Amino acid sequence: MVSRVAFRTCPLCEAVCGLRLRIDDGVVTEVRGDRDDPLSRGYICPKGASLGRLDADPDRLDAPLLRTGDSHERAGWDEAFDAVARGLRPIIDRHGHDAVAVYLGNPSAHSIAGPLYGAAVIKALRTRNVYTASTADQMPKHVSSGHLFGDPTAIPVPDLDRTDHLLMFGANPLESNGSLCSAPDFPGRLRAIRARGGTVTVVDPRRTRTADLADEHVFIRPGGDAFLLAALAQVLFAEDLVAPPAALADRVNGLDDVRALVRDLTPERVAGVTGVAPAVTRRMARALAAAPRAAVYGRLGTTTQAFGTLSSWLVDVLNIVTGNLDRPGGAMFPRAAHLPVYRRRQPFAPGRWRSRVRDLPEAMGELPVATLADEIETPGEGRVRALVTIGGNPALSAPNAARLDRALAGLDFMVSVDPYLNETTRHAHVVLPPPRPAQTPHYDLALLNFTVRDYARYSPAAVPLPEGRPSEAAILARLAVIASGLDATPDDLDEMIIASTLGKAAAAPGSPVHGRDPVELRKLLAEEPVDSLTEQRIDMMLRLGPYGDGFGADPAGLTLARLRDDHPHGIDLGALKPRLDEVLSTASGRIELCPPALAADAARLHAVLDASPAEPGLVLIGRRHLRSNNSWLHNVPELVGGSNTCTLQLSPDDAERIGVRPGDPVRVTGRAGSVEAVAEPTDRLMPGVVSLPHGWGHDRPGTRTAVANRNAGVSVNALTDEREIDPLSGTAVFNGVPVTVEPARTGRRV
Ligand SMILES: Nc1nc2c(c(=O)[nH]1)N[C@H]1C(S)=C(S)[C@@H](COP(=O)(O)OP(=O)(O)OC[C@H]3O[C@@H](n4cnc5c(=O)[nH]c(N)nc54)[C@H](O)[C@@H]3O)O[C@H]1N2
Ligand SMILES: Nc1nc2c(c(=O)[nH]1)N[C@H]1C(S)=C(S)[C@@H](COP(=O)(O)OP(=O)(O)OC[C@H]3O[C@@H](n4cnc5c(=O)[nH]c(N)nc54)[C@H](O)[C@@H]3O)O[C@H]1N2
Ligand code: SF4
Ligand SMILES: [Mo]
Repeated sequence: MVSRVAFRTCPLCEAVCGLRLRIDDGVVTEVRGDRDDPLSRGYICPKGASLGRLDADPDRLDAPLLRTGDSHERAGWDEAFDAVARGLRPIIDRHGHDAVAVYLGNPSAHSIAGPLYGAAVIKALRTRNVYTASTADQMPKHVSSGHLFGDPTAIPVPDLDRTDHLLMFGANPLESNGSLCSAPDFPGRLRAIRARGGTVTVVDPRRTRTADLADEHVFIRPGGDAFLLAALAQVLFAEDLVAPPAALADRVNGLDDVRALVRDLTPERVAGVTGVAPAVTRRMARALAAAPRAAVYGRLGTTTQAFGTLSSWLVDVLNIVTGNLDRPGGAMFPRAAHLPVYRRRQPFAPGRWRSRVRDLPEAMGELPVATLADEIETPGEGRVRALVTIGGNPALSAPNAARLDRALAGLDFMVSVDPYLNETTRHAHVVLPPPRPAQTPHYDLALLNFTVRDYARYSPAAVPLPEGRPSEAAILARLAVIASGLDATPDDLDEMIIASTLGKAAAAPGSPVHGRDPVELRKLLAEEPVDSLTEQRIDMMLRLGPYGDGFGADPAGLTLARLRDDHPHGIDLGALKPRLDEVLSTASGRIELCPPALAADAARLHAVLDASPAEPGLVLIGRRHLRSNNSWLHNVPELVGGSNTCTLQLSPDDAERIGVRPGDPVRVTGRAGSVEAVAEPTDRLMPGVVSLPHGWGHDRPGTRTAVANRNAGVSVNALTDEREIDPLSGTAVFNGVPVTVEPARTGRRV
């Protein structure tokens, strides 16, 4: 037996933990936290610990599948790519580029392949029908940052390790391990805030395990955040607690406009909507102002709701007006090693095109996934007839996913890059499975822009790819070539991107290679001891980045080979540093604190407050479990069952009123449909609020996920309403969904 140890970054969530794998004869037999990783320092969660089981999952596809009728059969790689060309090309030729839609799911943000080659697939398709999980997730934060800072990817993260006060809205890192804030051992970092005398406040309609760990938990009615955040700002202005530091004084436009905008949104006025007592709101505002260093942080509970962009914006308004933006212990912009700092972006300008059926604006090149079913089902010029999915399961993850599931069945052609035959990919005519995690190299292109310290880590594949098996990067590159219709090879594609990047870098004032010859730079890249053009691209990015060697300009700087060979556990590049100047991309060169689009949308807050109070019905929110990962880890036996099951949580008061006891089956009905689940009364839920986790509903015919099929649960997105979106970002409303709950009449125990 050949036994060895390999190190790699965990690809399963945003915490980017370092893992130490024991590999016996090519099989991962043990997974531990990598104690030498400077960021994660040995931390690991149950998901990371099960990476070996996931890697060896017998249901993981090891060859492409082709669909005939309702069944899928194994095929060779060339045969599968030929089938893709035969499926896609005629649709593009006959109906135009927009007839093919693409959907990129969450795992495509946790790989090298997704960010580097997913973009190439989109570009090659030349379609406006681009959809991703972002419009079921964080798009409001991008839109808010786009307006505030000019750059939708400039999202400040709470400086967890140095703050004195953390005010969290709609985030539950004890289960999620953090999001838009990559912080391995988030729980430990929260405890450390308290241990050094700081405080943590959690605002959530559910008393989560994160709330248990905080100094204070404040219940809020789902969807109430923008009101509460505005009221906090109102108190700060009214009590003269606004203190942007001198450093920001001449960097902010619109301070008075925000003051005027929130003037009427007093704690008293919003209390009916938020459920938060005015005295509590005032105390929170004063605590925020009094803390020497504080950070306000909002996550999924604040984005996937009716006021997603307003909430995301007001979170940063508070960070700015309390002087905590861009300073240690506040909310700071990480500086990723692979992202250039010399490049000025065009100021953010959403709405460059609109969706065909519902006339919804594009943001960051994407349309809302909430309208994908409309685009597939509605006849006429420009109808979506084919779909490419890459690491996504929208048949479970999208709002009113039951409708989207039906729409997928009606497509003329669908190809999925995915390791499983699941609820979405069962509709695909061709399934192209990426290799196992152990066979896949890793660098977190998407997430290293959100780490709480500047940090980089490269993990080569732990186990070699079998002969003839393409990497996911190679699969996507080949798809891009097919989609482009050009007579080119995947290598040509990489060469084009390298040439274009080097050309721009050489021309950009302030770049470390300004004025140099791109041909010479290309030669230098080729001389590096790296394995592939993909690695050369990452090498290029690192060398042009803020910690890079600048192609020799800073001989001690990073290259991919150095990162890989000298820092196999990753490299700590220091605490976050103030860098607003590098980030600001607005036309004015200043922070636009009161962007017109946001100010206009704020009218909706007044409309709600002016309306007569609605009959208080039940509303639904989501729930994540430490051992879950959206829809796709339910096939690992160690991760399902116990407390990780698909129950309907509700407050004991509501349970009594409805007449259900623990374990009773209940029927939950939303606008889009209804499901049956087991009731789990718990005083962790605010009265009037019920909670179902997402990602369940694995009972569909044609899927091949044996463990998940046995632990099916029900799909919460059979209840959610694709018509309800946050207007500025098009993001789905998953929190605050009106539902009714009644004892299930069937008497069937589910
Ligand atoms: N174990 C596990 N980890 C994960 C995932 C997973 O599925 N499982 N998914 C990953 C992904 S894709 C993401 S995006 C992140 C998400 O990371 P988080 O945002 O930390 O995740 P959630 O657990 O969904 O936390 C959202 C919280 O918002 C609360 N909430 C609901 N509605 C409202 C509201 O209107 N206002 C407020 N203030 N709070 C509200 C919910 O009760 C919940 O506690 O997690 C990632 N990590
Ligand atoms: N009601 C409700 N709905 C939600 C949410 C919620 O909180 N409530 N959360 C939303 C959020 S935050 C998100 S991010 C979305 C997620 O939505 P999606 O991204 O659509 O769904 P996932 O469940 O993450 O599906 C991941 C897919 O990728 C595949 N996969 C796994 N590893 C790989 C890989 O290495 N390569 C490739 N190509 N594929 C891989 C899996 O088999 C699976 O099919 O769901 C959203 N939907
Ligand atoms: S916290 Fe996230 S990154 Fe760390 S081991 Fe768990 S799943 Fe992996
Ligand atoms: Mo997400």
